[in-house]
Amino acid sequence: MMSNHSIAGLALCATLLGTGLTSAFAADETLRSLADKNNIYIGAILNSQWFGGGLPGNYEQIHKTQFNIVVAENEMKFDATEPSENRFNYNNGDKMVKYAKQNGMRVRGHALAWHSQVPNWVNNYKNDKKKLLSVLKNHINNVVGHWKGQVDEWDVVNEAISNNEPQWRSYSVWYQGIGPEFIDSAFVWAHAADPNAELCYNDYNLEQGINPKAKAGFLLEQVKRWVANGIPIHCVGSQTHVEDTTTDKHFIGSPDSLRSLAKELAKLNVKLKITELDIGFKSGINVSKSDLERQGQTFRQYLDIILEEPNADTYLIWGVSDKWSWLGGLNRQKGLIYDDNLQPKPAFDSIMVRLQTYEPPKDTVATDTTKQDTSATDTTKKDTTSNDSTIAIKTIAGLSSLSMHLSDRTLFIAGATAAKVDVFDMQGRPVFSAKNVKGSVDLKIAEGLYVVRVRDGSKSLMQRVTIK
Ligand code: 9MR
Repeated sequence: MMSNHSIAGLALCATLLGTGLTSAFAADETLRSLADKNNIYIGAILNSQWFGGGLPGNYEQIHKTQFNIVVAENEMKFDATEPSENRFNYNNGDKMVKYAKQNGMRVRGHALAWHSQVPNWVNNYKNDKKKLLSVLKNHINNVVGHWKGQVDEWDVVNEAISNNEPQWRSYSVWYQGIGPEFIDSAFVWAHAADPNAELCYNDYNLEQGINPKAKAGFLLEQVKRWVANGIPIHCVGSQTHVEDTTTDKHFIGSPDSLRSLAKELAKLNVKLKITELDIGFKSGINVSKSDLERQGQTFRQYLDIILEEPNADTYLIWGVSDKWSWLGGLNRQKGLIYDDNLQPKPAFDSIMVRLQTYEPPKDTVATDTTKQDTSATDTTKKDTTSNDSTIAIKTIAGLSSLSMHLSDRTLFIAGATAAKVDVFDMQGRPVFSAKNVKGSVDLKIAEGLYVVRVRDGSKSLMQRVTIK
C-alpha cells in the first residue's frame, strides 16, 4: 500500500509538472532524506499523547520517516524527571531515547533550568540560595549524567528573559532564589556532566529583532559575556512560535530578524537552532487554502535560514499534526505541517520542495565555511556511535554517493575519486588529515571520540566516531 507521503510526493510532482516546473522528486524522498542530503536536522516533538500510547499507528510511522531529530514535549522537564526531591524518573525519556536510537535520530533534551514546570518541592527552598544551588546542580548532574552520550544537545536554560523591556525574567524560582548567575552555573554543570553535549540557551520572541530593547538584543549581549567568560554555551534555540502576519497585524517578528541574530551569533562561534516552530492563525477564523499556502511560504523562509546560514543546523517543529498541538492555549490554530487527519499541508510541500531544490553556494567548500566548520564543539550529524568501533560509522545508503565505514583505525571511503579526510577532536581542533584518498586511509590517532570529515569535490560527509 502506498504511504500518505508517497501519495503526497506524487501529488506534488503532478502539481509541479502542471505548473510547468520540471523539478520533481522521487516518490520515496522524505523531509528526512532531503534534510540528510542538505546536512541539516529536521524534526518534530514526540508529543505527550505518543508517550501515553494514544496516537494512531501512522503517527509514529510519519514521525520516523520524515524526521531525523526528536525532542520530548514535556517528558524531560524538571517536574517529569525529578518529581520529588532526589528521586528521578527516566522512564519516558528512556522510551524516547530508545526510539531515537532504533531509528537513527538525534536527540534534543528539553529543558534543565526553566521557571515553568518546576515541582512544588523546589519552591519550598525559594529563600535558601545555597540549597537551591545544590538542587539545581544535583538535578543537572543526574539528568544530563543519566543520558550522557545519548542526548546530543540540551536546552540548559529556557526562557530566562522577560518579554517587555528586556531584562531577566523575575518570576522564576531560580532567578529569585539564586540570581542571574544560576544561568552561568547551569551551563558549567551541564558541560561537566556531559562534555560532548551541545548546550543551548532557548527562548521565544527571538525573531523580533536584535536591537537592545528586543529580547534577542538583550540575549546577544549576554551571549557575548558568556563566551568572553568561557561559559560553555554552544547554541541559541529560537523557539519561533509565531503567528501568521495577516491574522495578527501587530505581530512584529520576521525571518529576516532571526537571520540577523544567526549572523551575530556566528561571530561568536555560537549556533542558531529553530527549536519549537509553529506558525498559527488566530483561533476561530476561517483558514482558506491561500492562507495555508502563505503559511507554507513562511515555513520556507524560516527554513532558508537553516539552509543558508553556516551556523544554523536545526529546524524543529512543535508538533506533527494540528490535532495534537498546544496552540489552542495561545488562542491560535492550525500552526503545524500536517492537518487533523495527519495529511500533509501546503507547508509540508513547501518545505519538501525547498529541501529538494536548495543548492549550497558554489564557494561553500572552497572557502571552508561549511556548517560543520563553524562550531568548535560541533557534535555533527548522525551519531551512530556504538561500542564496536568497526560499526561506529554507518553509511547513509542511497542519500549520497559518498560513504564511509570505519574498521578499527582504517577508514574506508566509497564514492570518492580523491577525497580529503580531516579528523577533529571534540573541541574542533584538527588532529589528522590526509589528501587524495581513494579507497582507505589509516587514521593515526589515539583512542577517543572524534569527528571525521570526508570531502570530495563538492560532496561532503561528516560523522562522529569512537576510536578504541
Ligand atoms: O507543549 C507544551 C505543553 O504541553 C505544556 O503544557 C506547556 C507547559 O508550560 O509547555 C509546552 O511546551 C513549551 C515548551 O516547553 C517551552 N516553550 C514553549 C512551549 C509551548 O508552551
